[in-house]
Formats: sequence, structure tokens, C-alpha cells
Amino acid sequence: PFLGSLLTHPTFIDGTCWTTFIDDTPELFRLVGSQNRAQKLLSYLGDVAVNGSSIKGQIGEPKLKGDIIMPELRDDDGNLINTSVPCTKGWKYIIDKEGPAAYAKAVRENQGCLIMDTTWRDAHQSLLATRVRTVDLLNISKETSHAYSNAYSLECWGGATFDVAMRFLYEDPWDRLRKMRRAIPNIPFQMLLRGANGVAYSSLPDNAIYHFCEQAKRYGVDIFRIFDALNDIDQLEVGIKAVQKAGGVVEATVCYSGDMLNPQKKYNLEYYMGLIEKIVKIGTHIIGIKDMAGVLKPKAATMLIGSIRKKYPDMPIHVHTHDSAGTGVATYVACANAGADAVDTATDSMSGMTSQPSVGALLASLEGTGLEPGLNGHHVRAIDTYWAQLRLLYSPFEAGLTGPDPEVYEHEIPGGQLTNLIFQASQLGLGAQWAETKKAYEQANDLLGDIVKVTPTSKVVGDLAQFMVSNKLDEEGVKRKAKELDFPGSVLEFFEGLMGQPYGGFPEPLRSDALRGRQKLDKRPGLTLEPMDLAKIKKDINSKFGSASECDVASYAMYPKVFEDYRKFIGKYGDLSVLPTRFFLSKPEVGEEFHVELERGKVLILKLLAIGPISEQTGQREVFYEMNGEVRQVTVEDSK
Ligand code: 3PY
Ligand code: ZN
Repeated sequence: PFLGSLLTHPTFIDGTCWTTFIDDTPELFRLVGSQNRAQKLLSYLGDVAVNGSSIKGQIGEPKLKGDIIMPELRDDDGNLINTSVPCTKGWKYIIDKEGPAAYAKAVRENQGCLIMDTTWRDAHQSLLATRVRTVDLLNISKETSHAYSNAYSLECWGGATFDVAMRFLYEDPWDRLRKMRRAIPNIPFQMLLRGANGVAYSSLPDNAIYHFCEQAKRYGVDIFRIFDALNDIDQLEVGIKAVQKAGGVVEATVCYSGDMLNPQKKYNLEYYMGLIEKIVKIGTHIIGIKDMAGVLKPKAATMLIGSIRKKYPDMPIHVHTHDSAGTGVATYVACANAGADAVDTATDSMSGMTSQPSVGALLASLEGTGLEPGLNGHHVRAIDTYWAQLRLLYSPFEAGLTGPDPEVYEHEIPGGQLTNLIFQASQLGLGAQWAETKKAYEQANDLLGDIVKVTPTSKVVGDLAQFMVSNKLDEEGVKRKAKELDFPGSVLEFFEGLMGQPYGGFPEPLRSDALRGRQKLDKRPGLTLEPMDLAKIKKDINSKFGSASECDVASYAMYPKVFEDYRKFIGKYGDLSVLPTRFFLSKPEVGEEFHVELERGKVLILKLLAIGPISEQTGQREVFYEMNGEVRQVTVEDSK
């Protein structure tokens, strides 16, 4: 199978990129040590048949049981568009041929307000616990390449997708990136980078960030939205410089927090304009505004975007919001009118509430204004029929949101975290405590000095809020007992300065009372962290697992334990990314046939035949599958 797949691999056929071949296609080289992928896959299927799925956060089985009906795209004359090949029009070609600055210029000169589609990253991060798998993205990739050919970008990587891929989906995020890139050559790919934290939860040595960005650019990311969770410019600068060095499009981003319209609040127009001046000075192609909680009201958007537009007439502005309060489309219309060049939406059935506003709603709202995003509404809706079905396939990860939450203007919980906290509360049967948690979140934020809240600082506030609820503490109680309390680890890390410096400083005496002699950094952590020995990491991974690419090194640098667990898992079960999602999450009906394409041209036809009785002696069961016409058997520990 190894030689066969190597010889038919497109990179082999066209003879390009030999030097990067191993890095580009590690899946082929991993096959060497894996003579029996099919048997490993059967072990997984057998385990699911006996014990059910062990995917963290899964409640119940997918609501969608049948096959997904694929959409058809038609041109204006009603003729079918050939979507078996990707579209050849798109903004990506400007980046490839003329570079990031030319792309930024073209975006600025474009008449309409462009769209970044977030369906492949933030939308499922904010609605479905980031659980959407590579196979389901690839299955709609060609159609997406046509329907969204005029998109500013497709946000498809970074943020939580990186660790969730390995941690919960047993997938290699780099493999996802390479496959998406091959499938969609025409739309710029965008990722979310947490400044000096990379895609991790706290600061890493600078060389790890540079190395990460180099690989990300090399394997397909075009535009990097770089933010820092405290708007700490020194932390942000690390990410900006790393992306500049890698040759990517820099979208340095300011996180919007609080309420600019309220003069009592900490973060005002002057604060934001000061930050923007700094990022422009460091060097950015595009100015990003990231409203992670969805608290940028339309009037504030008009003021903020209007002021940036006036001061920087040549700079493209890209705005991100969440629709938590239900005001997202109104905010975007205000942004577009004030001179924003691009805004973020999600496909209709993956939009709204904690996700981005709906693409269809925005297209309708901008119709006839001269600011149209230039997408074909029929095509966009056709793609959405796929996502409506996918949402049912991923129903086990729904948080059960039922409507907008205008209280977000008070608690300011970011979209992704809001779903997470609701999900946790409902799992713990703490529905009644949910209101309490939201209030505690507000109080925890006040205690910490009214900080900017987004990964990882939002986790600090969330952890403190849950700590307060479970220990029955109010704000005064925390302050009074701070010298004795056993604070959550993330809170201590924040106080130590490991996430950067908050605007206005740390709250005292709370910081000192909580730290009790632990370090207090007053500069960015990267200045004191030893560089990572990346060559040694590569050697170690190689000796442990038999292969190591630069991408593996980057994964390890971000998440050493998660990476190792992932490699051990695939050592046991093989690469499960090829398994259709329904059978990844639940067992098939007895006698139901399904197909798995192990590699190009190598398809397994599978059927669950029977699950045997439990053995009294061993506690195991035999599971019988038919595989390409032959009966195969696996022995599975019944751990129920
Ligand atoms: C992330 O960092 O994952 C985010 O989505 C922040 O909004
Ligand atoms: Zn977001």
C-alpha cells in the first residue's frame, strides 16, 4: 500500500517540492510502520460498538443517520457548475503573485465590504465545541471554493482548532491544513494566532512562535489575525514580527472590550486609537478589530471604524464580532458604512448567537447599498444546505442555546466561552447556577481589574468565577480571604504576568495576597524564557515515534503532552480522520454498509455483523465486521 500510494500521489506525479515531500506528506511515510491500518481501524470501530464513543464532551448520538445530500451550484443560466474541480478565481492569487502588501491595497481599493467566512473555525468553535472534523470540511471544499470565490478569506485554522484536533479528534492539524489547501487553492486562508502564545494558552519562547509561523505559512496559511488577550503591545509584537518574517499577511488586531459609549468604562476611543497607532507603527498590512464577546454596539462601531478610517485612509480594516446579543448584523452594517473593508460571517445554519452573524442576513442588509460583498446568494445558500445537515451530525456537541443573550453587555463573556460555560453548567445539572456563574464572571472580572477577556484571559476570569460559585464567595470575600485561598492555576499565572501586562496594571493588594512570594513579571515572559531546543525536540519525537516532521515539532512545542498522547493513540488505532463522522461518534446499525477511503483508491466496505456476549473470564467481547466481503473479528474490553 505504501508504494502504491506514493506512486499515485499528486506531488510525486508532478515532481515538484521534493525537498519538502516528507514534511508535506507525512501520512505516506507513517504508513511504512503501519502494515495493517484496516485492522487498527477495526479495533476502533469494535471499541465504539461495545463501549460507545469516548470523544470528550459528546452527549448522545448524532441526530443525522442517513447520507448527506450534496448541494449543486448553478450559473445564472441554470447550468450546473462543475464543482469536481476547484474554482480558479479568487483573492489568493493576488497574495501569491504580488504579495501581502498588494493584497491589502486591492482589498482597500475594493468597493464593497468583503466577507471572511468563519464556518470552518470560529463558528464551530463557538457552537459545536470545535468538534468539526477534517473529512467534513473536505467534503464541501470544492463547492466552497466556488461559492466563496470572492471572499476576503476563509478562516479555517488556529484558535482552539489546533489543540482540539489532536486532543479530542485524534487528527493532525497540519494534515488538515495541507488537505484544505490542496482542495481550495483560490481563497486566502486565515488563521487566528494568540500573539506570543501562538495557539497555546500562555507565552512560549520567541523561537517557537517564529518556527510555528514559518510552518503555518509554508503549509497554507495566508493571513494571520494576531491578537493579544490583554492588548499588550509587547506580546502582540512577537506575533507580528514572526508573521512578517514568515512572509504572511499581517492582520494585527485590537480586542474590543467593555462599552466605548459609556464614559464610566475603562476602554475608550482614545485607548483603542492609541493601540492602533502602535500596531501601525510596528507594521501591519491590515487593521483587525476583534469583538470576541459581541459587545461592539452599532453606534460604537460607527465611531471606532469611522475614526480609524479617517486617520488611516489607506489601511484596510477587518472587523470580527459575535452575534451573542443579536445585534451583529446591525453592527456590521454600521462598520461597512463607516469604511470597514471586510467583516466576518458564518454560513446561515452555523451562525447567530455565540457564533458570527449570518452571511445571508448580511448579504440582504447590504443589498443595493454599493457595499455588497460580491457573493452569489444562491451559491451561499446551496452550501448552507450541507451545513444544516452537518449541524445535525454534530448534535451531540450542541450547547442547547435557545436565543440571544443581551446580558452579554454586562458579563462580556466571549462567544466560544459562553457556549462552553453553558454546556458545563448543564452537564453538571447546574442550570440554576448558570445565572449565578454569569454574575460571578462579572465580579471576577472586576476583581481582576476589568481586563480584556479572550483566550487565555477569559479562562482566567471563568475559572475564578467558577471558583467563587463553588466556594460561595463574593467579591469582598475573595479580597478578605485572598491570603489563604487556593486560587485556580490560571489566576496565579495571570497574576505572575505569564499572560502579559494588563492595561492599568494588576489589582493590588489582591495580586500580592494571591501570589504569596511567587514571581511577579513586569516585562513580557518571552524575554526571560530560554529558547526551545527545536532540533532536540525533533530527535526525541523521532526516537519515540519513528518519524518527526517540522510540523510535529511545532505541535509538540505548543502542546507536548497532547501531541504525545495523540501519537500514541494513532499508533494504536491508526489515522481515524478518514472515518465518516457518524461512525467516529457512534456504532452503525447491524447490517448497515458504509465505506471508508483509507487512501486514494483504497476503499474499505464495512458492515457490522454482530457483537458477541461478554466473557465471564476476561470481560471481553468479540465484535464481527464484514470487511470487503470477508468476516473480520476484533476482541474488545467491555469497559461499560
Ligand atoms: C481563540 O483564541 O481561540 C479565540 O477564538 C479567541 O476569540
Ligand atoms: Zn471570535
